[in-house]
Amino acid sequence: MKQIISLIKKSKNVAVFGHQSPDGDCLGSISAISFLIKNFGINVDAFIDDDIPPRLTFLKYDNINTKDFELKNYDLLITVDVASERLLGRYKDDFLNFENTIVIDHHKNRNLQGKSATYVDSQKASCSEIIFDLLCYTKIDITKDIATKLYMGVVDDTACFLHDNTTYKTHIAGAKLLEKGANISLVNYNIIKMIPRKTFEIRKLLNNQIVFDGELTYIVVPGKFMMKHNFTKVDIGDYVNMLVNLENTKIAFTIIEKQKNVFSVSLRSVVGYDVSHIASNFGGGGHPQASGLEIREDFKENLDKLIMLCKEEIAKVAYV
Ligand SMILES: [Mn+2]
Repeated sequence: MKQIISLIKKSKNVAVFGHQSPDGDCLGSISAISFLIKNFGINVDAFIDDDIPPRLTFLKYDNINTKDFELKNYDLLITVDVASERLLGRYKDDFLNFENTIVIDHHKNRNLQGKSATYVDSQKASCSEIIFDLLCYTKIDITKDIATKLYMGVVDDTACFLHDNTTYKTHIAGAKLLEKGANISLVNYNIIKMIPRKTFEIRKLLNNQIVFDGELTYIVVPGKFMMKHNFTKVDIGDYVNMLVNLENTKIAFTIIEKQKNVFSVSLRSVVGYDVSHIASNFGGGGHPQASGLEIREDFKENLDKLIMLCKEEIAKVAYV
């Protein structure tokens, strides 16, 4: 932490990066580290090669943009919550080629390193907890807005302390953020409780397309289907979490055709089954219970391979 702070203080213009398909943890981490950097009187901009999903727009993020990034404007690049270089999207090459980079993350299976510093704590349920530690370390005064955003990060990555990545330290971080004035009703309502009407209508359509294959449950959503019913990948990002909770399901995945012949796969498993190594098999990554990957070619072959790997994992004796 000392090294990260000193690297930040030595710089004049910092660019912070989050991952594609940004979640609450990504936005919470970006907002809080940007707040810290700004507080040192250093210029900071943040970049995500994706849109902010509507479900997260109940908060305002002033410094996050998707506009063209000019490498020459910055002397330090930092990623937060990014497990895989692929998730940097169009910023990937610039980040990998730059000399002064810091990586801060909490994923177990990951393939991104910082050249100046890499801070990975896979015991943390969210990256927001790491950034919160960093803020506490500098003894900076945390605003209610930043406490709320960090709390959102914790809540989104743990499904409000429900997932098995939750530890007593997660609860302590949550309690401290509450003490700092985090608006927990606002976060809990928007992240956990509220179901957008559109999401509800789309779920009704998708429910008829689910494939039940033993203890594997999945769905393939073609681009044409989404176009016909007027929805996009962003509208159904959460659907896989419902699939994995269907009775007798051990592993679930959704395959969404996000562009023509580009398929985004989200994998989930119940405790005892690990989908992260299945994702790494395809160049993806994530956590044992939640991982992601992309299929860009040979769709049929890769789908068969994915189904086979999931069934192999299900056939193993559960590890708990
Ligand atoms: Mn995260």
